[in-house]
Amino acid sequence: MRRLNGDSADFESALAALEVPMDSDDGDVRSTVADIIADIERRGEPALLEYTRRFDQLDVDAICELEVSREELERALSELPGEQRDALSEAAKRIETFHRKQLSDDWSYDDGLGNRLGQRLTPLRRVGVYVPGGKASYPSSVLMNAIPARVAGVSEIIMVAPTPGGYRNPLVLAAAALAGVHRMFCVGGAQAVAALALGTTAIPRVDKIVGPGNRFVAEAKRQVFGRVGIDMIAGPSEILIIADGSAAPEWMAMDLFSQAEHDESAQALLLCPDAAYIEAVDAAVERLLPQMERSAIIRASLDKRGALIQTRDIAHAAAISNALAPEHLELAVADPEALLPLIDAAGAIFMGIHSCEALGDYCAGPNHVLPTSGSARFFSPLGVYDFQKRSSIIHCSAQGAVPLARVAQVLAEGESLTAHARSAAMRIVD
Ligand code: HSO
Ligand code: ZN
Repeated sequence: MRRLNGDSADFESALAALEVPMDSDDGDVRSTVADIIADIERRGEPALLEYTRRFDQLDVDAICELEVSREELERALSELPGEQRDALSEAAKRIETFHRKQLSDDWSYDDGLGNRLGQRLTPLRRVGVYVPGGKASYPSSVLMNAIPARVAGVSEIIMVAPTPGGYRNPLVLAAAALAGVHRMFCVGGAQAVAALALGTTAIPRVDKIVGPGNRFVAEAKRQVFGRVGIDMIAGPSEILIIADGSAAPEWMAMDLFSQAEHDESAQALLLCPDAAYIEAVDAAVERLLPQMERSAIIRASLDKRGALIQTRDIAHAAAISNALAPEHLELAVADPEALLPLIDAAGAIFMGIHSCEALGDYCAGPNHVLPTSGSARFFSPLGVYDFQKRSSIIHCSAQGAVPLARVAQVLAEGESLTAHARSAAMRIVD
């Protein structure tokens, strides 16, 4: 693998060369998606049917024929091989347990003048979950997107997934049943995002759209943002490992592969102060790579964006990691608790050599929808809070309103807003 030295003069530029821009600045994608959204807005369902015919080779007369009934979802779950059903159920249970901890309470306080101020949380009413088709169609992502919505109390979770040629992935259907998806439609692409954002005869308009997708889906989410909420625009997956040599080099190699196998643009980095250990990880990478089913994707990802980086010490590794703000950060060190205080930006932090990222991807409990491309500097993992909105509560009493009205009146007059001033002044009563 590529070797870099964190102390070399050209380190910053070498690292920058491994970045991918967050925004696909592709004018073609942008205008194609804008046309599709405008067409769905103008013609509604006939347009959606046409795109589904063209892109998914599915010819039906009405979108309601593409709705998967609740019975079909439940049947997919009950017909799953026992081992898969048990694993999916266990994962769903653990994801739910974790996300229940994120539920927070309304609060309020008395200001001592007789007024009560507070904050109230309410769930979003209706949410759309986009599930990609093809090789990036992950049942685990169905759980990760829909379970927090259900825990938040969303009344209607609508899932959309393209089913080219009519093939319905039973694991995806089963995951939808387990996660509590209320309705599912077999549509995909920018047209499905537009349908969710705008509503059509059969597909109800949602308040927020979450879930991963290809360039067209990501661009469509970007374009409908504002009319509806969106979660985040996910870039290629990333893993950054800070290692002190505590783990077998093979473990490190396989952890790097586990992200690299997602995508040729995925990024896998390992930072370590020990040159001999870096050597051993590199040898393990070369030894194990030919055995991997997705070796071509892994190789491409490692060549394009991967690196083994020698650092001065572990604190230096932490500083580099903070600058990158990786999606997944493994602290593969003997004392991860001692290292944790040095970390200030990462989507998910895996503590110690037994906490490999794959466990977090499927079943540890925390969400695997995480900020990428350095956006962990300001974004958080997908969570229950993404499916709730806050309202402020202002409850003034007759006598409590008086001192506030005096303040408001002065400020309103300063802004020359007479109606504000008079509205406040009317509350100044003995
Ligand atoms: N690691 C991916 C999520 C995933 N992994 C789904 C396996 N299945 C998010 O970065
Ligand atoms: Zn993964």
